[in-house]
Amino acid sequence: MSEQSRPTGPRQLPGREGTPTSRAAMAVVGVVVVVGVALGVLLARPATGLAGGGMTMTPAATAGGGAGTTTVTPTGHTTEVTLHVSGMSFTPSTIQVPVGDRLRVTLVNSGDQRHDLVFANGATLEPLAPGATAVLDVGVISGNLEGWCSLPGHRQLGMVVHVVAIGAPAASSSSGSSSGSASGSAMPGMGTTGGTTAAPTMADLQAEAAALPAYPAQLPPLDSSTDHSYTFTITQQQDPVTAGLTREVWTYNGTTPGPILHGRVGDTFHITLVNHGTMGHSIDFHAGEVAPDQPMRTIEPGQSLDYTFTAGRAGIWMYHCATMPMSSHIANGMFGAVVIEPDGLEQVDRSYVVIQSELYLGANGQPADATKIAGLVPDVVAFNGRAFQYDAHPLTAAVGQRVRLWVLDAGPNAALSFHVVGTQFDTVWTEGAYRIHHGTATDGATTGSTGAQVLSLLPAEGGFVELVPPAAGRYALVNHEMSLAEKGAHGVLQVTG
Ligand SMILES: [Cu+2]
Repeated sequence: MSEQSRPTGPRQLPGREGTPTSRAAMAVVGVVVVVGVALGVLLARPATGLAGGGMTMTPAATAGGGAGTTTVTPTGHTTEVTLHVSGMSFTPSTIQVPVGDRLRVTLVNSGDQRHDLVFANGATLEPLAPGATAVLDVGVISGNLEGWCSLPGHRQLGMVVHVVAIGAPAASSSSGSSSGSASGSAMPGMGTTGGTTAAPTMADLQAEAAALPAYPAQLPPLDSSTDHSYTFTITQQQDPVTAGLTREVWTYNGTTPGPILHGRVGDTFHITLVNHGTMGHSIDFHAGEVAPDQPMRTIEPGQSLDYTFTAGRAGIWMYHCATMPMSSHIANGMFGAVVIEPDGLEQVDRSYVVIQSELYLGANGQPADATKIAGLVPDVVAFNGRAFQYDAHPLTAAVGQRVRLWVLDAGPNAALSFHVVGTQFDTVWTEGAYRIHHGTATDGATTGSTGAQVLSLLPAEGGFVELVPPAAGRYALVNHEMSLAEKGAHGVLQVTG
C-alpha cells in the first residue's frame, strides 16, 4: 500500500512521526477505537441487548460551568459523592451540592468499557478502565454545573451528570433551576424545555419497559370463520414512558398498537367504532377497499359508526386514525395492523408481529408535541408501542424452529430497516409479493442459496420475514437505522437449545 493510497489516520493520534508502517498501524488502531466505541453500544453486549445508556438530555437546570466563574464564599466543607456507571449513564445523574462547598467525586467505572468525566469548569478525570475507581476534585461549587463523559458519543447517549448548586444566587443558576425546581426539572429523564419534554435516557426507558408487561407480539391464531366482528373503542388515557414521565395516548381498545386482526383473503370484517375520547377521531383500514367518505369520517365523542370491509388481498395492512392532523393521531397511538395471510401460507413454529412507531414527547401527561412531529426527529421509537420492551420481555423460539416476523412501519414519519442480528432471512415477503422464498429469488436467478439482511419499510409498508436461528442465543431485533434503535426500536429474540 503506497503512502498516497493509505487512508489518513485520525490527526489527533498521539505519537511522533514514524515509519509508514507504524503510522499505518496507528491509523488502524484509531479506526478500531472509533469503530469499537460506535459498535460497543449495540454489539458488544449481545447478552444484554442494548445495554443501558441513554440519549441526550438537556434539562433547563443545566446551566453549565458555574464553579469558579462566580464569586462565592467557600464554606470550607467538602461534599463527597460516588458516581457509578450503569450502561451509558452515570448514577446518580444529579448531584446536589450546597453552594460554596468543594465537590469531590469518586467515579467507580462499573460499566464494561472506558469512561472519563469532565466538568464544564475544566475539572477532568482521565479515562478509567472498567472496574477502576478514581477521585476527582471538582473545585468549589458556585453555581449549577454539568459534567459528562467525553469519549466519542457517550455524552450524546446520556452520560451526563448535573450538579445542582443549592442556595446559589439566581444569577448563577439558569431560569429553570430557581428555588424548588432542582428536584423537578432536573429529574433524570424528565428535563423540560419550553413546555415540552427532552428525550428520556435509554436507561430510564429500559427500566420502565422492564417494569411493565409487554404488548403481546404473538400473531393471534386464525379461526375457521370468514366473518369477523369487533368493537373498537377509542380512549384517551395516560401511558408511562419512564418512571417520572407519562404521556397521553389515544387508543383503540386501550392499547397502542390497537388490536391485531388476523384473517384470510376474502374474509369480511365488521368494525363498530365507538368514540369514548374527548375529541373527534376516526379509522382507516388499509386492508379493504371502500369509499372513504362515510366509514372513515370523524366522529365526535359519544358517537359510533360501522365500518365493513372485505380483505381482498394479502398483507400486513395498517389501520390508523384518519382525523387531522393524522401525524399527531398516529403519533399518539392510534394505529394497528390487520394480517391477511397469502393463500397457501405454510405453517411455521413461531409467528410474531412487530409494529414500529415514533414518540414525540410533549409536556408530562400531555399528548405528542406537534412541532416535534413536524420536525421528523422522534424522542423515542418503539416496537409495538413501547421502547425496548422486548429486551426486557424477549420473543422466544428454539434452535431450528422457523420464525416468521410480520413487520409493519406505522410511522408516522420514520423508516424501518428491520434486521435480526446474527441471522439472515431466507424468506422475504413485502407489499404483495415474495422477494425470496426459502432461499430462492422470485426472479429465478438464484435457487436455494439467496437471502436478505433487512426488510426495508417506509411508513405504512409491511411484510414478513422468516429465519431459522442456528444456535441458542439472544438475537437482537433492530431498526438498522441505528439512531432509531438507540431510541428504542430494539428488542430480543431469545433462542433456546
Ligand atoms: Cu384520532
